[in-house]
Amino acid sequence: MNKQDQHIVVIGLGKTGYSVVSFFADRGERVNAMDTRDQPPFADDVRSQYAKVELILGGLDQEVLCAAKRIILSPGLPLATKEIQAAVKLGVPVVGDIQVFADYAKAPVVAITGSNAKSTVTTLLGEMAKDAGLNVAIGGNLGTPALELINDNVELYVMELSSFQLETTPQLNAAVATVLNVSPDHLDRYESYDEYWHAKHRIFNGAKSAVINRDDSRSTPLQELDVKTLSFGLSEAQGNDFGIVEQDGDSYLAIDHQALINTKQLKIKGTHNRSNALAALALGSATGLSLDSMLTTLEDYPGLDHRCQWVGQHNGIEYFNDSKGTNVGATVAALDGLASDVQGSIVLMAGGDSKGADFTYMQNAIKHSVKTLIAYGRDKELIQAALSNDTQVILASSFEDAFTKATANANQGDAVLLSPACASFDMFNSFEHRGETFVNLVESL
Ligand code: UMA
Ligand code: ADP
Repeated sequence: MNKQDQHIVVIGLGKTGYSVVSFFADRGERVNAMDTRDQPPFADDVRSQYAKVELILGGLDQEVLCAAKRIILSPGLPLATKEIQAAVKLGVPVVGDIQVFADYAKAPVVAITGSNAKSTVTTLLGEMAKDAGLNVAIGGNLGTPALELINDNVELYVMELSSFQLETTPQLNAAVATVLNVSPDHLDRYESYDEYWHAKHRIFNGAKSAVINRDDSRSTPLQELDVKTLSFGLSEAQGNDFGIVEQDGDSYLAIDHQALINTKQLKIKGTHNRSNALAALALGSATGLSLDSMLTTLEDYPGLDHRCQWVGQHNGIEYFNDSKGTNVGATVAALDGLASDVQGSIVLMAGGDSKGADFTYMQNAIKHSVKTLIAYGRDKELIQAALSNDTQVILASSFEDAFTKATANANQGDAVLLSPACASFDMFNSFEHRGETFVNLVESL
């Protein structure tokens, strides 16, 4: 086939795929789009907006893939998929939307990945850049597909990236890159924990500077980078690095040994959020934002819904919605982060789709702060098997039943925490849907 007859093939017609189709079709490229689903979310939009784009639905057509000029793969499908690998073997280039974004973005990119805290840190840093007067574009895994952000007027891109997106991004060339933390997740997609961890580290490919978490050795680049590096962590720091100093019984976020802001002034609570605030300060500092301006933004930052969000109090019991706690590392951080703020003990609601997780990872945190664990959803028995030696585990027949049992098992001074350690898709449309259901149940008490 002649080069000019070849098509760019977009795989996946979710948000990402639609942004890729639009991006290339608007630039006059010949585009085909494919999805394994019969009715992917954006098929009708493509039909109405880009009638020339041929749609191949209900499966991947290996012949079309093998004849493609280039394949742009959505994050929801693994690169290891058989039909895609057949095209790779024939030398067809396969990348994701983030690589296309990196090739076209003219302004510096701050790239943020990690098993947890990505959205919190990305949003906070985005606010800091906005308040500092920059025309900033914020998105990626956070929600707005990267290619929808491309604009010549943008002065800074702040991008949340997932391991799925980084799998298909060989050369990001970020101005600043970070892996905030690594703990097991998505083990239903990866052969091993190491493969997942290493996928995240592609974020450093071509980076001009790096930000490292001193408290998590998996955050340090796997290969030595000859670039400017800043660090953050919950210990006292030196030089230009960010940390914590203790003064007169209070903890302060600090640069070097210099106190910057009392942690009591932060609206985002828990030790994990101190780490998140320090990460944003380090990333902002590597980007050239002024400290004074960043501290003003930080003081006002309320945090995001569904992340250890205080929902209300009833009969002396506090209710927290951490529906975004979708893996074991997140739930451990939520428990450790909240434990010191809760007078009594924590009654934990956890369950859903485990994504292949090993719940024994949570044993220490559970032993330390959870008096009762209410397990619900598809993988509740896995939770029970892993943790019933560490706390009382009660099985619930539905989410509502789990909530009723959690309330019944909490006393005055205790907290009920929804932090599922699992994805929501066995029972809900999204983590937001799960969190809103919890909030409604609290409000109906
Ligand atoms: N799918 C198929 N067949 C296909 C293509 C996709 O069955 O041919 C399925 C996937 O397995 C997945 C679903 O469709 O279950 C969505 O996949 P997608 O690639 O179409 O996803 P998008 O709608 O484009 O959304 C993606 C990210 N989703 C995933 O990586 C699964 C969104 O992150 C992201 O906000 C969006 O791009 C914009 O960049 C969501 C997410 O869950 C929030 N991310 C994971 C996480 O945070 O843990 C990584
Ligand atoms: P992500 O976008 O990576 O999922 P979020 O900022 O949405 O990250 O936070 C998701 C969950 O991760 C929170 O609900 C909380 O349970 C947990 N979390 C927040 N900060 C941290 C941290 N620094 N380390 C580990 N877990 C965290």
